[in-house]
Amino acid sequence: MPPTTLGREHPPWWRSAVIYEIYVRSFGDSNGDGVGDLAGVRSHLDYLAELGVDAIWLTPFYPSPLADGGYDVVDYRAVDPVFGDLGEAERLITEAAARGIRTIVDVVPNHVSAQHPWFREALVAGPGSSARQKFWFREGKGDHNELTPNDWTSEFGGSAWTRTTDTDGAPGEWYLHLFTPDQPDLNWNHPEVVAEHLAVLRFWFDRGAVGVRIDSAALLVKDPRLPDVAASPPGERPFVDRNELHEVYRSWRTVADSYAPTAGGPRLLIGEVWLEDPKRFAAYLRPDELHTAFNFDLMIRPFDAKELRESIQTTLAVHEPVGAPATWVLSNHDVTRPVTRYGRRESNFSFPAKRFDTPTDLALGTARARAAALLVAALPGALYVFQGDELGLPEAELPRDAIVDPMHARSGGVDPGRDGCRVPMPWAAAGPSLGFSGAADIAPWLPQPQAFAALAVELQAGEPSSMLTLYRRAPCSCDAPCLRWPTIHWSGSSSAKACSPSPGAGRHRVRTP
Ligand code: TEU
Repeated sequence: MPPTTLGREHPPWWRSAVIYEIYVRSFGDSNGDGVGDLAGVRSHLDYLAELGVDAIWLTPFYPSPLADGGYDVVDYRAVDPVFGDLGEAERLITEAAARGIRTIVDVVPNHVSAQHPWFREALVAGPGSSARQKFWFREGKGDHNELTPNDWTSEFGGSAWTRTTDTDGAPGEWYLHLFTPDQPDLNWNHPEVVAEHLAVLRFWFDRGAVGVRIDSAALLVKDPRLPDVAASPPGERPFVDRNELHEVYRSWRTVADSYAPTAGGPRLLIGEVWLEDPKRFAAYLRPDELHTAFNFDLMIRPFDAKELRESIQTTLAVHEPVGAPATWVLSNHDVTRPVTRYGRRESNFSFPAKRFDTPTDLALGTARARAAALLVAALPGALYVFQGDELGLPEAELPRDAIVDPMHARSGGVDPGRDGCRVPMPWAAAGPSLGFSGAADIAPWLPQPQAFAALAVELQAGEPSSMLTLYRRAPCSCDAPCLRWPTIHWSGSSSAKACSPSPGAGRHRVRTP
């Protein structure tokens, strides 16, 4: 059921959209089990409409053992009972669309869950079987195959290889996993892997999703020789940003474009592309590939005018030749919250720099986060807002025994991991879950720090100087010749009523690059 009233704006909404990331597990819990769910998202749609977002991006809600927060998927065509069911997903998409909010779903093509039927079949079928060809199974090195097939390391620490056990109990082949051992990497040279993902795109587009966020989008294709990591020229590194990837996304674009004539507008491909070279990054945004990709460069910079200016200029310059809009991202479910990051001496972001007990000046961080929010809202292109940043939530310092993110354990307990930004939303200033689980007397799946109570939605909503009010009033867009600073319209003021044409019609942004 594609939305019928959306997609008629010109220029296209997505080039200047505000897209709100919902970490489904932590947004709203409708059934009082302490875990967020799709019905919980649906119950807060009015909040999102009032915030003025054009679209929501839902993190994975598919059946999963949740070894990596749902980025370990067992079945892309279903919903994990913890989060609801397919009917609930369809209701959410429809009801969001009725408020002018489009829905983007997450796809995770680099790997599947170790519980996925393909991988279970591969383990049983054994070495040399066609079932194993869908993954990267290899003999080990050494006299007894006891050494890993190569020197690749997992993104979360440790080796990227795990050894299997044969049915007779003897040690067997090794398999590749760029993330946890619960997430075996797929072999993108296999035709069934390619075909399956095209079908998954259609499955969600047919249900009204207007786009997909593509997880780890630069990692899918591997050099089949699986060489050790060594200096290789761009495009020929063994598992990042390989030239062959562009062909994959061209085929995805063909599927997305086949939906273009519908009233919902184009189906969007949004890449999670972590690449240092901005030109290599922009190559994914050529007109027959992805529509947009997350630009993380600004996010990893320190809070410094020269650094930010340089990042913005480079970003705009590399997007211009490919004709794609820039995107602006201050955070997401993988990184330290801006309020905390900007309150630290090293105000840039890097995974290795995250540590327990890092001194943090939250007042400074909050002031800087307010400025950064307005800065990105004023830039041309699309803006991504991670849930809770509009409340100014700090990174939660969780007790070690509460942390479930595999990054923590795989770092030997050194890295706090990413749960600190994934703590459930405080909707109310009191109650066992601060309104996250409604009236249910249950603790949420991650503990909320005391400080979250004072940042609850219900307190901030009526407070003129709150972070929420700042986000609600951030620069709006309109079809009129609204020239931004200093003649900007504010969506919370009466002038906004004159300029804001309809809910969700590109509220914040004026210029498109
Ligand atoms: O993250 C991809 C990812 O690899 C980065 O977050 C990574 O840590 C970065 O490349 C550091 O260089 C995505 C999801 O956003 C994340 O939550 C998942 O855990 C991961 O993929 C695996 O699916």
